[in-house]
Amino acid sequence: MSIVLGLDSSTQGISAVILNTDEGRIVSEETVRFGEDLPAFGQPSGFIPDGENGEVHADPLMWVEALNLLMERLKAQGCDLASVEAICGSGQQHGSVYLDEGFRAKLESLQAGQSLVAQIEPHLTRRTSPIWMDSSTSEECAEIAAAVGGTEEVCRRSGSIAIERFTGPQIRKFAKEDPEAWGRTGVVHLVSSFIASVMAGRSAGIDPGDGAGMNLMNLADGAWDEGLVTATAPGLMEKLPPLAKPGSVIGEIAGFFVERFGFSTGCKVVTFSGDNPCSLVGMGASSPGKVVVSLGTSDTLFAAMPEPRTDPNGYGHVFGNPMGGFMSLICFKNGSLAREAVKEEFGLGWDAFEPGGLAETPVGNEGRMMLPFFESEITPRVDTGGAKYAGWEGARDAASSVRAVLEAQFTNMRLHFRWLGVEPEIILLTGGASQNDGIAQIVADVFGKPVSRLSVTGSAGLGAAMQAAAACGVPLAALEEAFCRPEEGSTLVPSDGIRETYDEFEQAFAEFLQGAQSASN
Ligand code: XUL
Repeated sequence: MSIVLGLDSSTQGISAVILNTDEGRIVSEETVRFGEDLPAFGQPSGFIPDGENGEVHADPLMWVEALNLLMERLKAQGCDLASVEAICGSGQQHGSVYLDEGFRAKLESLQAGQSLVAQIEPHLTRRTSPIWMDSSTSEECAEIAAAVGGTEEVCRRSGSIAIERFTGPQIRKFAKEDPEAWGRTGVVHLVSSFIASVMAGRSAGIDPGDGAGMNLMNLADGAWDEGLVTATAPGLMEKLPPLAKPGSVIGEIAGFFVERFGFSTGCKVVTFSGDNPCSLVGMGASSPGKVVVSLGTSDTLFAAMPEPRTDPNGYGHVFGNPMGGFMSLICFKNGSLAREAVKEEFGLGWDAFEPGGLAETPVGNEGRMMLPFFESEITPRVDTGGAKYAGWEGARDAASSVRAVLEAQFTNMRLHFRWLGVEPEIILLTGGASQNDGIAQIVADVFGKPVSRLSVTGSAGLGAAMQAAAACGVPLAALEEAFCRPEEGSTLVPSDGIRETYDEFEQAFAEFLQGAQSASN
């Protein structure tokens, strides 16, 4: 029997999912929410409120306290933690934890009779951790880029241009602002490798999935990039954990968890990864051929890639794939934001986005087009000062505006995912709006690929648990069959006779977009 535990240390809380892989079912789930469950930390949304100049930090001790509480709750639920064979975890990407030289020794001698927080606290050299929402490091991004020969060079090496929230620029800011504390820092962990270290009772390595979100790892050779590391902060190479093989076993669980919560001594702790790489696994999309489109406040597109290609425009990111190879992550900021803006403008319900509503207008919208960037967009990086329209004679009506926002969003996605060099067999659609058949049909039609719906909640924790199971020898195919099956009857195929219309539409849209980009630069 294989019982495995997946952890997900995310922005707002930490959760656990326990799988029985023989029976193909989830045995237990539990979540600790930082705001609700740990109000004493004063971080209702998982970070310290009112950060200035774009700073968004969280308290790493809150994560530790939450981990302890999560285990207490699993035990109180009556979970048989002694039967857990392996543990893996996911962490919000890019966040960093700064610890002194003594941290390693402390991990190896954690006392079950003392609180975890009290034992770890003295080893923090930076009291707070910058997280992925932080945008305070534009200066450091520019400095790192200049030192290695430009931001395209940072992208060529690391898979992303220098980005404010990425760990390297964050490390540089700390080293500049507090050189004394930087000097005392012995190791910089990511959220994922920090929690893994606590669980394993030894300083863990960083996997290439999460490591690629630092602007420090060379994608092509999977090692820390000497030029980027040197450009980031003095002495950084010695303070970085080693890069670990994805899925490798760090060691057995720390005695602390055995004594306190009843885990077995032989329980393996498997190298943790970032939440996006773990979600790729949890969606059943870690083998090339499936592209996941998640429709949320922002829309994201991610897919496994066999080759370490980078986005020539520098909009998308490339991370390691925990199951081997690479993955892309492309974020489209104007997701449901834009769909809702059109809905509100005409006082519509979501039924206007269903097939019945969309039937009022033809595929391609007779050339009526929209640039759906109500707010400044990331992919492509453009600020059009609100949505832009073309092709309407006279006033815009509701039905053609609904079609316009959807055709524009998915055509924009199709234009900006080509650099991946992946020809998807299927698109897995997830997130709130994915249940809408009209929206899903336009995705199928624009991409010319079948679309299946996946209603996976907690895909990052599930993906982590699947990695733990894979490390115990359970085949990935069996795990995907049991835990990541698309919803029954949810597949839509592309409509007949529309390919030419959408190919022409794409060309016209690209020209419209290019004009707006030149105007905004
Ligand atoms: C990815 C990113 C976010 C965080 C959220 O680059 O910043 O998706 O990983 O936890």
